[in-house]
Amino acid sequence: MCASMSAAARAHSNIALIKYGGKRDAKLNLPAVGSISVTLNDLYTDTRVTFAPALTADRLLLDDHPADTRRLSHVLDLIRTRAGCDYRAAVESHNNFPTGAGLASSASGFAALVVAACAAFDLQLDNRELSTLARQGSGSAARSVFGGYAEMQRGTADDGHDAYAGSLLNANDWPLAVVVAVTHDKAKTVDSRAGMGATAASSPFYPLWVEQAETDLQAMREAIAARDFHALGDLAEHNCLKMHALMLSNRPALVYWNPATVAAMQAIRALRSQGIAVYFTIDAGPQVKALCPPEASATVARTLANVPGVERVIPTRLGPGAHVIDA
Ligand code: 2P0
Repeated sequence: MCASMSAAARAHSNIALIKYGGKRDAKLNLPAVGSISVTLNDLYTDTRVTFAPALTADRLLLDDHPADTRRLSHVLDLIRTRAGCDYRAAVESHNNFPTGAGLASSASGFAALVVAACAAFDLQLDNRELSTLARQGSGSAARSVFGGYAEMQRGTADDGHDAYAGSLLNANDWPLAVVVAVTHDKAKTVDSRAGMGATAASSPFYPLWVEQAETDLQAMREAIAARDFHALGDLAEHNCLKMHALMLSNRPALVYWNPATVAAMQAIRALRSQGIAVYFTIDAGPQVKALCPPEASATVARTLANVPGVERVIPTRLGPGAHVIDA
């Protein structure tokens, strides 16, 4: 029998430039399409996992409040099996940004959980294995294992062994700024998983979304390889609007935007018409993320902070992959 084991990890949130939307297997959480994201330095989750023989059930404190453990226990079960130890865990997790509000807290949360739990057991897994485990908590979490620019592979295998993320470029290889405009910092009423399920089931455009994914992924890979910011931004904005068009075509329609979301989008387009290199993307929530070269970040942040309804802006650069912070 082993003694109690504990470790902590930090993982950064990410935003998709080419969105994940829809699943090819719900049980294994296999995505219907690949995705490409950037990892954000200033939005992160810190998680401590302690496995102990005295615990009779997994426990989760999320931002100091007890939270549901079903998805967490599923991922911990996979890790316990690999470690050959069935101790339950006490998990404490803190987000330094609003939880469940379209800022990918499940991405940073599950990536931090996997890295901390594996470190607690002293399991030496490579990033591909960590990413495969994180995917089973949340699809977008597979990407937060990596820093900079990351791509999630859809994979084709039924058992999901080829559905994991990998690095396209490190954060310092091509510096990029992201300015997050928070328009509503409360948790959303329809979470991404439910939204995605409804979209696949009811949007008449869903088959087209899946069909076009590889074209968008290839164009984004090329934009990143060429360090072509305008190609990256133009495609990210298109792919985001295409995903929202899909959700708007659900029955019932899924409208994640509020008036400030639209005002921020228009402010970004107005900046662009004045010659400032800036584009937007929006996940399943009302927050707007402006993408721009670092030298434009201050202007973009100032402009977005003045948009009526924008509660605050969080400027960030790209950040590192998930890592142990205290073993
Ligand atoms: C993305 N989203 O690519 C897309 C864009 C939201 C909009 O991945 O069901 O919380 O846990 O695998 O990872 C959010 O979905 O979904 C997401 P699950 P997840 O970032």
